[in-house]
Amino acid sequence: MADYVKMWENLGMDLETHDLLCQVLPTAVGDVFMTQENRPKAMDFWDLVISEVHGIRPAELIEEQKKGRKVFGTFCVYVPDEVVIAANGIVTGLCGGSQFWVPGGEAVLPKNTCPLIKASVGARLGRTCPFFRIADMYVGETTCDGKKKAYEILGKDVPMYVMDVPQMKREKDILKWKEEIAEFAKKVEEFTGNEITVEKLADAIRLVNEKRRALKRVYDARKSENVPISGRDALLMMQISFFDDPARCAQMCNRLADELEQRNRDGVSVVPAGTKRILLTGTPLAVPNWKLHNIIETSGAVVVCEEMCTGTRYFENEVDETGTTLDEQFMALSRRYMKNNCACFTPNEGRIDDILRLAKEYKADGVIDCSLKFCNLYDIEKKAVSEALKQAGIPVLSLETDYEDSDAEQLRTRIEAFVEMLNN
Ligand code: BJ8
Repeated sequence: MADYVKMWENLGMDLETHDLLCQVLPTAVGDVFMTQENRPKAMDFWDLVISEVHGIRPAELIEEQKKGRKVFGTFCVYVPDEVVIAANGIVTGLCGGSQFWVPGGEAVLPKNTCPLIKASVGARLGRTCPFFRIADMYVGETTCDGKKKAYEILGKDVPMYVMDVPQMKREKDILKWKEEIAEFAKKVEEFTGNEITVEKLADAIRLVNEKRRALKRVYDARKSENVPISGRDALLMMQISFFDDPARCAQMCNRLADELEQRNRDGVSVVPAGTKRILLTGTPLAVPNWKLHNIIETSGAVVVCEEMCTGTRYFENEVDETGTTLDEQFMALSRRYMKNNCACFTPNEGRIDDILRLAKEYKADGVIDCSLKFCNLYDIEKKAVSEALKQAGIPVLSLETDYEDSDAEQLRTRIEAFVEMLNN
């Protein structure tokens, strides 16, 4: 690993504690990814990125900041990257996916808060994640109650802007979200000192659409009877896409898609024929949360699709590129982002339609619906999801977990039993 100690020191990080994190990550990467056979060659890019996850991209971001660019840290797929990019800003995802950060979050939040929130707050306050140190501004959103309250805490430590996400999807809500995007654009202009013009926003819309199309190509390759890539590798690619430069992300994903499409033509599969195909749905899996994929794929099944924000919700639906005024473009952004089906909306039947559609498209033998502990929204939706799947004749397993390893064996027992049932 290159020497990034000086950079981390300059970022005001707690080097001693950060060292402990750096010690556990390589083992986790080795156990989850390097034990797999016949991985696509193009995964070498993501292997490199994850091996220096706190080095390569943070160093790039700092270089861009030196040129006067601002970095915006986000926590949710409702925040429109296009607006930031149009003002020559950079977006980086910030959701925490490691148990390492949870105790730091629990110092200021109730224990019965979802681990994603606790880890995000712990990563910031514990000063052990360079991305949380680098971001010039955090952009939150009013999705779930836990996040809303966490933003108040983070806002004391770093400039914070919160977007008010509607809770319903009527036409007036779509209009309201358009207004919210327009106001965010003003804030971004003010913060970066750069004007957002129709041309710049059009370029940004095209760029992010291109990234979406590239991610979709990788996912489309997973629809094949053949399984050209493991769920673990696809998840890693997806997780890193929240941090990477969008043009490079598109380029690397297209390179991977080329290889997967060739594998499908050649009949190259990463699992034996007949391995049961799982569609995973639920709360997002922030890096380095690979727990569930790892358990499923070492229990005789393979994950072929994630109906999650770290999955199809991130790239499905493109933004209409034909807008000729900022107003039309903001409306196009609103329409696209409001098609996303998060459990924070009511009603949220769209998510069930998506799960049923995706299960068919990806030829899933079964669905695992898993939410993070203390996420009421997704937990409550489990009943409706499971009823709809049962009605459609698709086997479903509902689970709940957190970032700790203590329930891993219990999860494995339930997942193995589910896979055995699918095999019979
Ligand atoms: S669009 S899923 S990224 S809000 S898991 S923090 S909901 S208590 S992450 Fe999310 Fe946006 Fe929705 Fe996606 Fe709260 Fe639930 Fe935790 Fe969650």
